[in-house]
This record gives sequence, structure tokens and C-alpha cells, in this order.
Amino acid sequence: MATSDVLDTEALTFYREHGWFATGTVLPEDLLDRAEEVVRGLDEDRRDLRVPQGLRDFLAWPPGMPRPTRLNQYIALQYQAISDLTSFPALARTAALLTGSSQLRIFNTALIRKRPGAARQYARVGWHCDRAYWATCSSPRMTTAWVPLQDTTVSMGTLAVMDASHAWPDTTDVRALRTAKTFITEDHDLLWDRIDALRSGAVSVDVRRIELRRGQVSFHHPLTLHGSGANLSEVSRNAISIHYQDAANHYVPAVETDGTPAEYVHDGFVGRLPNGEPDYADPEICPTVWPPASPASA
Ligand SMILES: O=C(O)CCC(=O)C(=O)O
Repeated sequence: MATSDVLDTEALTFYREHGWFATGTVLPEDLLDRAEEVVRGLDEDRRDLRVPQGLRDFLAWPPGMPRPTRLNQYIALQYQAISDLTSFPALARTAALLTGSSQLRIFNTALIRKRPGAARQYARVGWHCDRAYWATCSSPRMTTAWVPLQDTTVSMGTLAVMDASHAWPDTTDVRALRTAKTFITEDHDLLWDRIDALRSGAVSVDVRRIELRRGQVSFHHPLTLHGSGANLSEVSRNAISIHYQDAANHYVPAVETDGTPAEYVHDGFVGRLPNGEPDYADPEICPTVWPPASPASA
């Protein structure tokens, strides 16, 4: 077997078992440099791509926002450098491998910027599963790539995953955690207590904080609980999350746990299918990234 096949098999086995996977260095410096330049200029509110009409209001991002953690969604639709990064074939190739998909589209891309500051509210990202936000998605085979723009250590609040939590049994308590939208939460202690209590049901609660060098990327399964701590360093911790959907993914009507209709952020501005439902294959909002447009770049 060729070395690349062995590496692929190891990656897939690890992802299936643990619900996450960290790559070696896969991103070139220049792509990261250009992305960092965008982030440095973000407060100037200047975008170099033509932002789709429906996104405009949603994207308003007033400078001076006091929160230490800032989430800027659909970032790849606004800046060419970020689009180049999020459509980089080596990332999509790995996502395709891990999800067993022959075709992948972007579902969303988000910049998560954590300024230094431990004490303030919103300094941390709460434990959550991405699937909680994807109730209207038909596919269980989506995945997220987490792309830090700089070396990212534990003290900077790197991504933490709950090892193998994607494979936890589907009990009432586990399902409640999996469906809770707790990326932003007021009470991290309470959330932790709910997770910790699962130990009495023989669930293994095993936190892994994934330190990554610049150019490395981690992937996590939609049912893997993850979150991140405060940034205790002196520099900003900037990372881009790329949420991938496989070709079969489509809108399905769903309800939230409180009985209200579920809705994804872009349901209001993606194109419509003939039956009037949101089109998750809208090429403008959800472009295809695998296979790459130019096979030579794969
Ligand atoms: O950047 C973070 O701390 C959180 C990222 C996250 O929740 C995700 O990539 O799904």
C-alpha cells in the first residue's frame, strides 16, 4: 500500500474511533498570511467580495463590539483570501475522506476571534455539538474543519473536544446535551456538571485540548462535544471553522426541542427549491469544494 493510503486509513480509523482528527501541516504559509491580513483589517468593515444581497444585514459587524469572543459567519463569502483558504483542496480532500463523501459543499464558514481576556463573559465557547445547529440538515455525514491562523496552545483557548463523545449512547441526558445550542452559554459550570454527571452512567468523559501549529487543522464529527477556554495569552486567537456538507445533504423541516420550527441561519437567503424549501446546494452560498474545480490542484 502507498504511504498516502496508509495515512488515509490511519486518519479515518482515528476519526471514526475518536470523533476528531488533527492533521499534520497541510496549509501553506502564504494562505495563512493572507487570511491574517484580512483579520487585521476586519474592523474597517471593508469586504473585497460581492456579498450576496440577503447576507448584508446579517453580516453587519459593528467595530467596538465589547465581547472578547467574536463570531463572524459566512466569512469566506466576504474575502477572497478566506475563500481561497476554505476551498483549499487538501482540506476538502480530508473532509471527503473522513465523511466518506465523493462530493462536498461548504455549508458555512466562520471566523472565531478570541481577544485576550479571561474574566469577561463570552471569553469561552460552551460545550456543544455542531449537529444541534443543523436540525434542518438531512445528512449525518457533515464535518467541521477548525483552522487556527497561528500556533494555538491550551493557554490561548485552543479547541477542546470530548474524546469519542460522538459515540456516546443516545440516552435522554446525552441527547439533551447533543441538541442544546450552547456555543454561547451564560453558565459554563452548569453545563460542565451535566456532562460530568454522565460518568455515573459509565460514559467516559475525556477532554482533549488540541494544540496545533500554524498550518495544522483539526476535524470534528457533528456529534462530538467541543468548546474552548479563555485566551490567557497576550495575542488574539483567530480560527476559521469550515462546516462541510456532503452532496446528499438537503433541507428537512424540523422542530427545536421547545417545539418551535428549526431554522438555519441561511434558510432565509439561499435559493429556493421548486417545492419552496431552502436550497442547501445554492452555488453562491454553498459552493462545491470537492472535487476541486481544477483537478490539478487536488
Ligand atoms: O473556535 C472555537 O473555539 C469553537 C469552534 C467551534 O465551535 C467549531 O468549529 O465548531
